[in-house]
Amino acid sequence: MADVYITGHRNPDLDSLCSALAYADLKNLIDPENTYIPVRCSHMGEDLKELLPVLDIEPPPYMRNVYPKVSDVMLTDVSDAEADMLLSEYAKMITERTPSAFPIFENGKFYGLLSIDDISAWTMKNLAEAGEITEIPKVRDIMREQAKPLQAEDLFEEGRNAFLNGSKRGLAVFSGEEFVGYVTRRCFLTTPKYNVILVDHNEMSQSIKGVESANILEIIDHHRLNAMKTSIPLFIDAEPLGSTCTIVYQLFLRNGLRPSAKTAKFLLTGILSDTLILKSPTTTQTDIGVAYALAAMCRLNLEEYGRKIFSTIEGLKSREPAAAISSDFKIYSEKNRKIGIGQCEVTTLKDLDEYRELYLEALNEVKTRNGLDWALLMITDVISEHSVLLSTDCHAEKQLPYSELSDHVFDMPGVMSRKKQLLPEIINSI
Ligand SMILES: [Mn+2]
Repeated sequence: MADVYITGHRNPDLDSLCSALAYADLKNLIDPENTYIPVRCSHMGEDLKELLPVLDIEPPPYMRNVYPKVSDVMLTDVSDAEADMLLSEYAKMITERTPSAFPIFENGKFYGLLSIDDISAWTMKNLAEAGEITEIPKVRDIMREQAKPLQAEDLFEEGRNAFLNGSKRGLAVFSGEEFVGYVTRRCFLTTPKYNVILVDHNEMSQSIKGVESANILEIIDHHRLNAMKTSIPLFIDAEPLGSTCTIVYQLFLRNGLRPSAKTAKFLLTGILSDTLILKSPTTTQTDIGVAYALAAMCRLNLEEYGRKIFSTIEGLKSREPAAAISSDFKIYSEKNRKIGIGQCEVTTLKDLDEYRELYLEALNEVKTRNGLDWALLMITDVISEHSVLLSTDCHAEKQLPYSELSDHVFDMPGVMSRKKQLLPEIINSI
C-alpha cells in the first residue's frame, strides 16, 4: 500500500486541477492497492480562486514539495517510559528491543531521549569509581544534555546532516511545540521516495518542487515532450489533444469505466477551459466528441457552462499586473535561454492602451525576478479569437512573424494557443 500524488503544473489552470482530480478518481477505482491523492503544487491565481466556487469545484489540496522529509522516516512507537522510573524498570520495559535512543516522558509530556550512550557512560563511570554498581538510578538522573529537536517538516537531508554533524544517537521530532516522534541514525540509511504522477505537464521546471528526487510513475499530458530523465520505467500517455482531461476520459473508457457525474464535470471543465470552449486551434474532433458526451453525463448545457467558465474574467486594467501575469506563466528552457510566457484571457482588447505600459513594466520585473532572458505575455480575447503579445526588450523579438502595433507590442489575429501557435514561433525566432 503506497501513497501516490497526482499533480498538474505550477500556476495551475483548470485543466491541471481537474485532470488531477479526475485521474485520481480513476486510479483509485482501478488500483485499490494504492491510494491516489490529487494535489496542486503551487498557489492559484486570484481569478481561479474566484471562479472555482462559481463552478462549485473544490480544488485539490496544496502540496509544497515531494522532497523526502524527517516525518517520512521518524519512529512513533513510544511507550510510557517515565523520567522517574528506575533504570531497572526501564530495562524490563524495553527488554524486547534494543533501541539506541528512546523517548522518556514526565506526566505524559515529552521529557527527553534516553540513549544507550547515557546508560553506558553512567555505568562505566560508576564501575571506574566504585568498582561496582550499588544503587540503581532514576532514568532522569542519567540522561545527559539533549540536542535540539528536529521538525517533522525538516528535509530528510537536514535530518541526516544533524546526525553527521553531531554525536547523538537519537533526536526528538517536533511539530511546532509538540513532540510527534523521534529518529535514530538507522532511520537515515535509505532515502525514501515519493511516488508521483504528472498530469498536464512533463517538464521538470513546471512540476512540483523535488520531483527530481521522486519516483515518477506516469505522465498524462498533451504538451510537447521535454520530460526529465526518470529513475524507473513509467507509463506515458501523451496525445496532441486539446486538453489533458480528454486523455483522462479516454483512459476511463480504456478501463471499461464511465466517470461519475461529479468526475464528468471535472473533465468537461478542463476541456472547455483549455480549448476556450472548443474554439482554440488545439481543439480536435476527439475533444469535441468527448465534451458533448461528458456534458450529457453531468447534465450540463455545454455552451452555457462554457460561458460560465469565462464569466468571471475581469478586464486586465482592473487587475494587479504582476499577479495577472504570473497567474498562468510558464517557463521554457530553449537553446540555453530561459523564456517565460504568460497568458491572460480577456473578453475584449479594446482597453489595451489603458494598461499596456503598466503590463510591460510588470513583465520586465517578472523577467528579472525569475532570471529570464525573455518574458512575454499573450493576451487572448476568447470572444473574438484574437491575441496581442507584450514582450520585454530582446533582439529575437524582431524575428517574430507578427506586426508590431507599438514598441514591444505585437498583433496576433487568430492566435489562441500559446503552446501550439506561439511557442514554435518563439523558438524559431531565437
Ligand atoms: Mn492543459
